Amino acid sequence: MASQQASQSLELLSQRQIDQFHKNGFLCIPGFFNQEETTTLLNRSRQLLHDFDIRSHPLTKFSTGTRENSKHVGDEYFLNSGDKIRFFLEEDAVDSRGTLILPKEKSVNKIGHALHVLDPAFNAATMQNDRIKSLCKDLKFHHNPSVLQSMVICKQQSIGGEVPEHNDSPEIFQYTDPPSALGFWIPLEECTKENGALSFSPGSHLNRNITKRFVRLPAGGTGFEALTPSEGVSGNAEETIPPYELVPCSPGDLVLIHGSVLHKSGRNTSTRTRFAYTFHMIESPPDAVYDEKNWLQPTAEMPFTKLFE
Ligand SMILES: O=C(O)CCC(=O)C(=O)O
Repeated sequence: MASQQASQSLELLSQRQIDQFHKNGFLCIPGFFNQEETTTLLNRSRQLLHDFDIRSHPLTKFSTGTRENSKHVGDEYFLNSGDKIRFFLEEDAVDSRGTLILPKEKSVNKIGHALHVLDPAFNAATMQNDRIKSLCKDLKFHHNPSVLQSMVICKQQSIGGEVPEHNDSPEIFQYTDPPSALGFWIPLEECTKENGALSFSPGSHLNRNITKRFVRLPAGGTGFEALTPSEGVSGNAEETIPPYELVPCSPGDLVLIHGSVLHKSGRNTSTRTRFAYTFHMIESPPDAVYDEKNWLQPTAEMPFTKLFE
């Protein structure tokens, strides 16, 4: 009876979907955004790419530091982008002499990181979206969620770089104590194996040993810092990573991503782009402590943006 009452009070998710999310660490909700909403976000993304001025751009590439002799992106343009809308290029968009090879619209890897505040279309889809609010109430992942950052990931045709295996909470950027990151990932175009759909290691959020985290380095830039066992998120000593599952999806679907689940996406080898809009929520202070070493720090102009205020 109690669980029946709990289910009846759910607005958007079923209890089965909630259980699936907790079991696998991710959940795909088909058609969460309708066609008009999805097209609006896609068109707005293309408009932003058309409008930005490449002549004053520092040609900052989004690098995950996995290629030989490459470092994770960490220049001023990146580090101070938390309260702005900035454009990061694909690694293969610039040649060894620092010249852009392709038109700027086909060169951008991602747009970030304050679309959810500064851009009216993305703000409407995120902060002003009653369905997102209802979903958060159903999921109860956070007590008082803040949207920390937002991005359009363009995954350009032919040169769209791979995103290697990672989780969002400790290894990437959004470390809170206790860990609380939750990703919302919305394909704006069809996502297939060929153009770099996401894949997940289902259940990996439950038993992962965390050994390193991504930080702002004291000497400048960004990099990984080893965690001592007492700082690490608990997991099994003998770690086994469950096999990856590809999650193809369609424009307007919503993929929820637990902050500790392992996921990745392949290079776009197709002739079609794979635009996706994504934003991440954390538990707001004081219910979780936001770590001062995280690369993205709230600013006076843009403090934590709480979903329910
Ligand atoms: O869009 C992608 O290819 C990767 C997205 C991702 O890994 C993330 O949002 O955490």
